[in-house]
Amino acid sequence: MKNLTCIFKIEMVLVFIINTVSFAQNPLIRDQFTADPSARVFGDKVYIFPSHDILAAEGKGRKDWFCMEDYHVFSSADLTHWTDHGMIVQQNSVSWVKPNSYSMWAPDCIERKGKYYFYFPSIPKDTINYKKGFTVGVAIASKPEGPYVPEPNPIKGISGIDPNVFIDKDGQAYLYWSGGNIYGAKLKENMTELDSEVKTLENLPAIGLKEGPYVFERNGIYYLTYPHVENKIERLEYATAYNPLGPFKVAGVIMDESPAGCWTNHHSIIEFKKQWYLFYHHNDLSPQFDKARSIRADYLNFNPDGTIQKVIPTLRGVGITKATDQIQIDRYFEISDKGVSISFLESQNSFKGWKTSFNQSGGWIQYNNVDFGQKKLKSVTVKVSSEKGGVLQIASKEKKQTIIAEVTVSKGSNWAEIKSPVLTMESGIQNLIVLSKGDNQIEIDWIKFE
Ligand code: FUB
Repeated sequence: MKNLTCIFKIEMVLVFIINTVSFAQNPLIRDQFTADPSARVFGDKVYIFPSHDILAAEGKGRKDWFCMEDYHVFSSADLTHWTDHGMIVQQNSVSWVKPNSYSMWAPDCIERKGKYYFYFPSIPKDTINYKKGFTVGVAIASKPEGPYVPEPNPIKGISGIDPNVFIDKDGQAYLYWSGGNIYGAKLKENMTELDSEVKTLENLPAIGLKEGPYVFERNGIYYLTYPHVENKIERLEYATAYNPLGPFKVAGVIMDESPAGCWTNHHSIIEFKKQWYLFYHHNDLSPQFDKARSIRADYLNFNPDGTIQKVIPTLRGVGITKATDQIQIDRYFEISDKGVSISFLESQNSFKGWKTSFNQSGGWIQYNNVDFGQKKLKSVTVKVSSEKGGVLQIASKEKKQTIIAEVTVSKGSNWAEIKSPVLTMESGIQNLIVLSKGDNQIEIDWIKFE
């Protein structure tokens, strides 16, 4: 009995370590770097299989380059709360991967007949049979969160990175990858071997790097989406076809280049509960180094003719925030031209998050999709810092800018939690505006209703 109690305790500790829940807008994951998000709907949840960027160090990876040694999987039922299920595959536990090569690049995962197939690229130790560079392997699990068992050898016939897997309506599976061009081939029923010649997908842009293919089907149209360097850095583009292997026709741009200059972008597109989403990455937590990236999500919409409307990246991202949770208004949907700025709470530790600084009367910030529920909320708490003090107004955008609360910030507030009464409150989902009524500097970490 004593032993069982001990085992139970150890398991509790493991569960605690493995399942970290984060509450997020953009970026979605705030306690580690993540990139190349492959999102999948399995059951009633969205799972994300991203790359896991780490910082290279002496004897650990190549300086100033991508450095990745393992993969984690994350899941969410509401696209707001994300659970980290922990590490699922590690470079040195895959027999074909060159030890300590730190090259576990962009992966993908799919379900077939109750099994989950996780495809990942890396550098093989056997460089005689596999040409110099990357190849692709697969690890198999019976649950999306693992445990995954890597196949002993990589998939024969692949030289390249960024595997993407797609199963058509007739049950035929396809694997796509990149390496200069974008390639595709049929997969056997076992999902671990190619079942056709490798086809170079035609009619894509001839100039500028193309990589990170992601294929999906909607209303009989096959969409091949991919990052492409049309100018100086990658942007997300797409081509369409009536067959999974083409011929494709270039159709447009899904997301423009990063305004902050993050060189790569890499994405996936899913439909979840009747809404389409684009998952992509940026370097929010590492603005000075774009090989330490962070995954994001935004809504994606189609035109009636099936073309994709361009996605404008937001910090607000997707999902609903409960009014009674900490609302991080620095993850805004819109912001006034003057009088407000966003910066890290601690410049040396970006993982601590951001703050909003108001410094001019009339400066405002808009945070969308806050759920006030049905029960009357009585007060709002604002975590705030201000040397000279001032007044903030919190209003609902929809209800003709109804003032929900006015918060008087006292002089010398140093990350104080100031509570003020709610004046008027409508139930349900609302978009909030926070506005400053004076020119003194006021910094906000979060606001929360009770
Ligand atoms: O994450 C490493 C590489 O950067 C990926 O494989 C590319 O798609 C790019 O995002």
